[in-house]
Amino acid sequence: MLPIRKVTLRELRLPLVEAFAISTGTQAARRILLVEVTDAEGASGWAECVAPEHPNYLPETIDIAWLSLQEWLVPHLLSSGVAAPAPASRLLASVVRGHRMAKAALEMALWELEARQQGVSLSRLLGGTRAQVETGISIGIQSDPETLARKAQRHHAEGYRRIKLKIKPGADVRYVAAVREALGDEAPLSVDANASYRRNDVEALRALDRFGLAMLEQPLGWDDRRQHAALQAELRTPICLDESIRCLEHAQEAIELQSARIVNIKPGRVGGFGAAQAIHDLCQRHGVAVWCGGMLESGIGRAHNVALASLPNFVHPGDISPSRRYWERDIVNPEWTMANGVVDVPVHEPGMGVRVDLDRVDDLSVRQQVLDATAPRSRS
Ligand code: OSB
Ligand code: MG
Repeated sequence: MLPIRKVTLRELRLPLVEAFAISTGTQAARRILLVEVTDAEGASGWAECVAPEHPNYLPETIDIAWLSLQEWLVPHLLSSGVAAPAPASRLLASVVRGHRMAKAALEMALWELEARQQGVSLSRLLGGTRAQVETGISIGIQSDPETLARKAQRHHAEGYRRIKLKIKPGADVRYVAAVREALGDEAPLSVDANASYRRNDVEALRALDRFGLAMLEQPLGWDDRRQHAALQAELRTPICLDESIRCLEHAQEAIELQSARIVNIKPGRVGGFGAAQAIHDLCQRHGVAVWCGGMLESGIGRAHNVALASLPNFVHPGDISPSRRYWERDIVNPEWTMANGVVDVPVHEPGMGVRVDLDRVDDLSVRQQVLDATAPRSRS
């Protein structure tokens, strides 16, 4: 690959069509960090950092990710002359500990650029085999069970292949019961607690066993794998880990301990596509199913998730809803759409398969920074 000449960071603010509540907080708008890498011939690769505004999912936030990219990750990349994603990822891992969401954004932008340079789709460059990915929806915590049931029913009718309900202590069994009643026994249903239960809440969690859920996502601590193993042994419902799996080693440990039967892979959470592929392959070898989660991404992050979800062991529907579920208008053309509960993988387009709406990105940007190979590095 040609060397990277500059990296542009942009922050956008995009209001959500509907506020989204999880156990640890509600958001009405998304602050989005975009990374654009530009090579010596002026070709660009794009990616989106999934770090949210507040540290209520994992410790990383958008402001920390911006700082980390600006001060350490981008300067190291630019001064190294490395542009291929795998060596870039190794380089960044060797000089910066953690900061996986920031690393992921940079690494994924390099993958997107490489796909464009090679004239192949990001999906196929990653090893994707599907032409379509199944779509699920994640519904935020609602004021009462009836409201949730109505929403779930509407989305089920729209064709989503799986409905995921956000839960927390006190907004769980009655809510799930109302939805199961409204949707019937056959509808694929799951729940996501975002680490809001403790080990001794096992009675509330065991009460969910009777609803035939496809999975119970991240019930216990965000950095726990051990207690999840003990909990899994007491539940019929498969546990799926999200927050607790942030690198390949966490996935290895979870498999050894039998902490989960399913893993949610978000490339932006695990440090990028290289780590996502490695976790995918490891899980496949051990008979652990994976699926692609979401972080309320714009059309750029969504493109990366669609590409990853086209790999063969992504066997459950992803949290990859169409653009309209999140935004009045997306920042890519064409927008992401869903038909019959599936999203098409743009396998015939080079790169991520959608065009960035640069005018709209400019309009929505609240800050922008261009880092190039000549700029002095403020810290090493
Ligand atoms: O835990 O999967 C999660 C959104 C923000 C933070 C964490 C999570 C989520 C979702 C949204 O569930 C899924 C989506 O992008 O549609
Ligand atoms: Mg989750």
